[in-house]
Amino acid sequence: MGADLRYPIGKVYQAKHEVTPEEKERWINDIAEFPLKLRLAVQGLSPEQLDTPYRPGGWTVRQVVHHLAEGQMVAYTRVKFALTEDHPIITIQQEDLWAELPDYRDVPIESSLQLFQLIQERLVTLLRGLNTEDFGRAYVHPVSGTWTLENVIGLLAWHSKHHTAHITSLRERMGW
Ligand code: NI
Repeated sequence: MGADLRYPIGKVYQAKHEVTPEEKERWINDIAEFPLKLRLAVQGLSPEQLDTPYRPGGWTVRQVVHHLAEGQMVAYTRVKFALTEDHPIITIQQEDLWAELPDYRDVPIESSLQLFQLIQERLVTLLRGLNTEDFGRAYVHPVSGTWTLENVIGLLAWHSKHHTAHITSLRERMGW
């Protein structure tokens, strides 16, 4: 059985009933580190390499970078809604359609590397200021259901690792 190129670090994060303080701390640290890790993952790639799909039929490296920045932006707003409203129902992000919009093609990846970094700074500052009760606040996803903030940060840490691994595993396979 070949490796599943779509899931280089394994399947999507599943929400847990109990999240330990150590897990929370580790995930916040992961979120804090990934803008730099993403920058290093794309360092030195040519425009042609950036336009290479990470797997047959998959997003290009460029689309992955824009998606990570925008995914973080969407997540940041969802966290704020969860903190300020009672179990808000979030809007589903049609990410495959977002990735086909003209900015994904025309905006330099440097813009998304900076956006990712700036959102991360705000998000991590926000998360480090929350107490245990705050982390129990939740939003409701129309398909996957209720997500407490402590599970949201597990998902976000997974999401950054998952997509960055798309790029690093492509580079390994291509010898870039
Ligand atoms: Ni994603």
